Amino acid sequence: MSRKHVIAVGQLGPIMLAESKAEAVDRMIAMLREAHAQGAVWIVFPELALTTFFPRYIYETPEEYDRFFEEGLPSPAMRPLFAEAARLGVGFYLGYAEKVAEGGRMRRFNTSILVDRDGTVAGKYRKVHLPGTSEPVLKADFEHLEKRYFEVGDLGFNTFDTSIGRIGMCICNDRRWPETFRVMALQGAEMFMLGYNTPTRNIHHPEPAHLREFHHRLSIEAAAYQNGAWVFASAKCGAEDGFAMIGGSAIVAPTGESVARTAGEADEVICHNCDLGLGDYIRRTVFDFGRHRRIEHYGLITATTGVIEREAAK
Ligand code: CDT
Repeated sequence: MSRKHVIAVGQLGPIMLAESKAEAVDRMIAMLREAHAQGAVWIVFPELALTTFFPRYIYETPEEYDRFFEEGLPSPAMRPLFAEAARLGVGFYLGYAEKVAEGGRMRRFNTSILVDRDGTVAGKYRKVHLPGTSEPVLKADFEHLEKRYFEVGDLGFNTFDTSIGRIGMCICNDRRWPETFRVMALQGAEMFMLGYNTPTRNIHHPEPAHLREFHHRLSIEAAAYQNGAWVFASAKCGAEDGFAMIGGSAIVAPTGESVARTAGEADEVICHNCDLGLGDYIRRTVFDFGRHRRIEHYGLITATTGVIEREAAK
């Protein structure tokens, strides 16, 4: 069986607050067709791909913010995308705001799904590493209120067997945490798919603008190499109603090298013919987990979240 697949990243330019979900879906369908015309069997769309990045705004009640959320799969807004993808036989990763009645209450998550080439939902992930705050910090002209609108994901870092191979998912800030990728690599992930909305300006800590894209690339390239797997990273970027977000969508080979990158901050498709066997030698040699990992020395990774006191560490 061929281990090579043409896989695409469909970067989205800005989605304005006034833009409808139907317009965003139309834009994704156009990219889906473009990817298919280039031979792609899968396309990766961004985090929260149906609306503007609404956690930058302060809303008080669900009545104000529920319009950004989706219920059911496919939700009514997603249906045209599901239908066209299945017609073309192209699988996809999609990020969206999920609202679901569970355990007798309404729950909200920052979620992504994998939809296989036949239109079936192959996997779901709920974002674990939520950045920002639950209360406004009010020192910038925008906020980052993911902790206000979403619960911490409860599904863990799973991997999913699809028609093109075993895929692991994460979302935006998750990519900065090596634990994210290692947990999925230990389940045999061959590909990591992720979407992101990364503001160009860090409102929590002033830093040179170039570091935002540098840290993004550093994280995904390291994740690919250290786990011998492909990474597909898809931005929603450009200025949404004046609020700038980085581009830099990329396809990273298991060698850690970015083999395709977007050029701008608008809707853009990049594709690569990905050899899933390319990481085999890495996983057999320097990162042969079974031979070289020393779990007896890794206990603190799951025993503590923050840095422990020096005395206690002895
Ligand atoms: N969407 C998302 O997770 N964005 C974060 C911004 C961090 S700064 C509050 C990111 O890691 O890119």
